[in-house]
Amino acid sequence: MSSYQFPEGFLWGAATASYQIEGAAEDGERKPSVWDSFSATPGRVLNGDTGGVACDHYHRYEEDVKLMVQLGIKHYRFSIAWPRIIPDGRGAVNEEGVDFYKRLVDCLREHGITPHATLFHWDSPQALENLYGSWQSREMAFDFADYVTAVVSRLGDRISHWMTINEITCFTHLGYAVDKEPPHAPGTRVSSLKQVWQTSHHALLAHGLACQAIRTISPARCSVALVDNLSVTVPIHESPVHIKAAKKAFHTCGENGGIIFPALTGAYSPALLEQLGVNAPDIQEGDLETIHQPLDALGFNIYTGTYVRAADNEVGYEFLDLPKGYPRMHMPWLNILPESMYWGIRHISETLGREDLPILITENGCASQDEVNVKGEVIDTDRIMYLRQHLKSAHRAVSEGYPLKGYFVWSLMDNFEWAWGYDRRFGITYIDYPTQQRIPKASFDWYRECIRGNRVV
Ligand code: GCO
Repeated sequence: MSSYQFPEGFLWGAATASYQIEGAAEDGERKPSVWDSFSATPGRVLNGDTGGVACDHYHRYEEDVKLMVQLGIKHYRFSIAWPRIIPDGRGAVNEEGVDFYKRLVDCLREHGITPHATLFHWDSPQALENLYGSWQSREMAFDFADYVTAVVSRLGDRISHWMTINEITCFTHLGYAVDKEPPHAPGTRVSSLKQVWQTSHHALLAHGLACQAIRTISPARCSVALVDNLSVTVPIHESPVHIKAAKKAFHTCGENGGIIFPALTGAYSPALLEQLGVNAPDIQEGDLETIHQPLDALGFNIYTGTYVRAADNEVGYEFLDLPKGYPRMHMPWLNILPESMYWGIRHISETLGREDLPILITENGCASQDEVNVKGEVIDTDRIMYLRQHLKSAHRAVSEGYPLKGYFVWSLMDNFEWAWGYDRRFGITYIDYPTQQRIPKASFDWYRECIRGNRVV
């Protein structure tokens, strides 16, 4: 394909998440999530920001759908808030909460936009943290499956693209080993690494049970995906010896060996289990079969990567620290490494052996120090540079035959960036929070042109 042209039918979208944009934290009978409690805890979130109002999307969703029409996307990824649907975490369903998502989804479909619903994007009910410590307990997996059943039975006539869980590592390993930066909710320190790995095991179980619930309950044929931010190892250069090293290192990079491996292959990586030893999670009979559900796609969130080279040591590879001046976007971890897009897609096919599995980029984007100029514009050429390089890397994967089927930019609009609050802007639309005015940035116009031409411009 010439001039970075994508194939006919390539999906172009944008992504958001409930706690990051909805606001209306107490509207419609919603009860607190762990993120309401976490952000209300002094010192946990920069500037004491909370998702109480956010982008007020709960009330402004029609305006935001019009923004999506202006952008030209035909696909929109959002998340459904468990505390709106079952405010106590288990038990009674709150139909008023369901009705918000019915309004949103009907508005999307009226405007020719396909909804892609993430069922869990970190805002779990505080009630379950109080009851049994959320993901520390195996019960969370079963309560999650009940919540998914409640959602799909009420919205399955309107939504046929489901994503079970977003980025397991972020609400388990970041949420329970609170020595990690930035801290994530619930911010509970557990007493052993084994217990941390047990939380992600319970989340995997929740994913598997949710897949089964969706397929049982959905009134129509639907697609089911997991969304993961697998840690991508990138060869320092593409010679066979370094490629081999990058593939071997993939098993023990981040939490890959204990999250994407069981989800996509049905087994924890042996290399990780060897590393963990007594800290490996307890795995009950049948767990891995429940976890390893057939999927229609993998949602792949990609922002950066880790360089690896071959090494004459016990494991045959080494992770490389970045030089002091390595270029990054406006987050300490957002090192600019566009090859991570290509190598992440390639690892899914080759290192995980899932060349059969369609891939959607469900998040890719960056924070920039966006400013509104005297003309009222945000000329974020740095974000355009970042996105353009990553889309070119995605195009390389497609041109080499890897099964990449679509791309959702993170994010449609600036939003609550977790422990960084509103200080970090990831949107292609600028949000002026005091007035809630939406200002499409230069990257919005650039992305619209990519979508219009189905290519990287
Ligand atoms: C994630 C989350 C998003 C973040 C985005 C920027 O992938 O971490 O899904 O909610 O806001 O990635 O950090």
